[in-house]
Amino acid sequence: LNQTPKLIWFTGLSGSGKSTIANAVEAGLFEQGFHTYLLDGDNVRVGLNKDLGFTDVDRIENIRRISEVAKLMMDAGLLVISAFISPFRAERQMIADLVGTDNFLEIFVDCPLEVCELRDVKGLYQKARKGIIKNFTGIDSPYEKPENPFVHIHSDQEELSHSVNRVMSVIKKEISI
Ligand code: GGZ
Repeated sequence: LNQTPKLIWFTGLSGSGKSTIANAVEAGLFEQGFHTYLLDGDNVRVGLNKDLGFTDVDRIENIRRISEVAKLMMDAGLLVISAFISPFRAERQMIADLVGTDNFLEIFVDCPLEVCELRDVKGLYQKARKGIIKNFTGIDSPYEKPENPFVHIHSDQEELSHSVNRVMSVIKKEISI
């Protein structure tokens, strides 16, 4: 199966659903024969970036390293999928510049802060509100929304399967040679 290397970059708040959607998209594309690799907090922040926290400086370095790794993987011919908050517009632009604007497919998983906070799957928002966790995105650290994402998902309004199918079909049009 022929494919062109691309970077499918999910961005959104903690608890917005980006990891869930990214995982399903990756599994779906892999099943259809695409050579994929998923980068997310589970495989990056525990290893390569375990020295980094959540200050602005550390987040910027986190994203910088991830984008360099993604670029290497693209050189190897992979379709790279990533799921990080990546809160800063300037850094997302930097990734696009690094891998090539045409190869950078930004997916905005848009979910209101109130909804993420209400779900609070890991109890992190509550800890952030109490001040136990500092620099938490949406609470005391900013999230800059994408202005012109490749795909805009309203994860609080649409079914997971619908979001996954939408992303997959748009991407497949982009990557098939
Ligand atoms: C945001 C934090 C923080 C702070 C820990 N702010 O929902 P999660 O738990 O599993 O995903 C969040 C993850 C964010 O890491 P990223 O590498 O995606 O962030 S960034 O792109 O901004 O570098 C959350 C957890 O780490 N977490 N502390 N202070 N999220």
